Amino acid sequence: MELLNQIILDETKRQNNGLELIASENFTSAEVRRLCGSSPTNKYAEGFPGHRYYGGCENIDKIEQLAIDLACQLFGAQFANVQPHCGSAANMIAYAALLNLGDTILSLGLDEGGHLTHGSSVSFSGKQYHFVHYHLGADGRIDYEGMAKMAAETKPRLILAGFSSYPYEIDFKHISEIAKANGAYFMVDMAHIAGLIATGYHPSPIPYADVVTSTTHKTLRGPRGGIILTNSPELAKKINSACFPGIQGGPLENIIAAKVQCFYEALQPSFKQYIKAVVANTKACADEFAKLGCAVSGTDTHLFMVNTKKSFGMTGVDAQHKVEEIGITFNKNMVPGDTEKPSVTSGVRIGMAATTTRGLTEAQARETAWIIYDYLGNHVSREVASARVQKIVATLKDIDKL
Ligand code: DSN
Repeated sequence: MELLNQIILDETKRQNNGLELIASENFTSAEVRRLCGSSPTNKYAEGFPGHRYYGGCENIDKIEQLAIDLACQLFGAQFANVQPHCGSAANMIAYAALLNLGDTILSLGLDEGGHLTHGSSVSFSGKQYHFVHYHLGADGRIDYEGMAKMAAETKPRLILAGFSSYPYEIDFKHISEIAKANGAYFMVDMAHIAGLIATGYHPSPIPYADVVTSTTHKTLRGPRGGIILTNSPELAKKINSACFPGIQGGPLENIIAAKVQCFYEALQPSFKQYIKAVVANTKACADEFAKLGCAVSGTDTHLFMVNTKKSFGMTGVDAQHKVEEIGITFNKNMVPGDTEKPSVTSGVRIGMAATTTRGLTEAQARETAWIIYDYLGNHVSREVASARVQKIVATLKDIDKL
């Protein structure tokens, strides 16, 4: 369809012509994109390899088993379910496998770095389970002591770690000890940092957590989708039946084929080099903001937070819209202690995974901070800032050639 093709071309052009700093996005390889559009999209395969409700699944079984085996190899887990359509579905399935409706979950709230599915009242999670939230300390890091106190007071059935906008390393061992001391399950949502965990740039939760959920499209750089990992045979069975027939229907086997390619790529030495560069670029960019006097978090990962109200006297949503004028995309995000609504926010989240895939250098990561600072601070015109963005973009790889 001509109209649709034109829109897709426009979107490809937008992605190629800008600096993509949304921390949850990335650019997939041509092979991942080819597999997303491959023939398994035509196939119904409710069930799991070897146990399907439809005939003709012999090739589908091989694809899904490959995905399971490579996911287990990549993360050092015993069991994997590769069917969740997205990260929210993975979390919904994991909760259903472990809990009864109304059970108490101890998690970090959306305003301090958690995700919608970590208990927000507008998400299924907040409607179906009883959430209590632990908090960050004054230094912006998880208050583990406070978490332990709250766990003893509230006796949650599950403690959840893993966040959407938390820039520091997470002490999974410590949290697992708090969970154990209180008879709670320990679940980790590693969606943001899966690529770092796969390559050893962040400690792995697998030895400590009962269940680990993830998406495959953030730092892991695969197709949009989810996975669930565990080392417990008993929980693996519960996860599978919570997935199908509990919550999902037919798995997206074309996307599962693309997950195979994603796991294969993440097992290559070049992926480790890529993640090393992501972490270095993120540190460089955050460091430059700090040198410029901005209210910026530190970072141990692929992302950091800038308090735009304190730095530029503008809300997160206004900062997001303003940088779009010069070809930069990042997203508004609540920052610790935020008094603005989630649709407004006092800050933004900046991530370097996507631009690093296109070859951004550390010097360019620093220049990116300068461009944002100069434009949000009204030190340069739109034309000047756009030209500086385009000077960087001209050196980056075309997204169709990755
Ligand atoms: N929406 C994703 C993010 O931006 O972090 C999480 O689902």
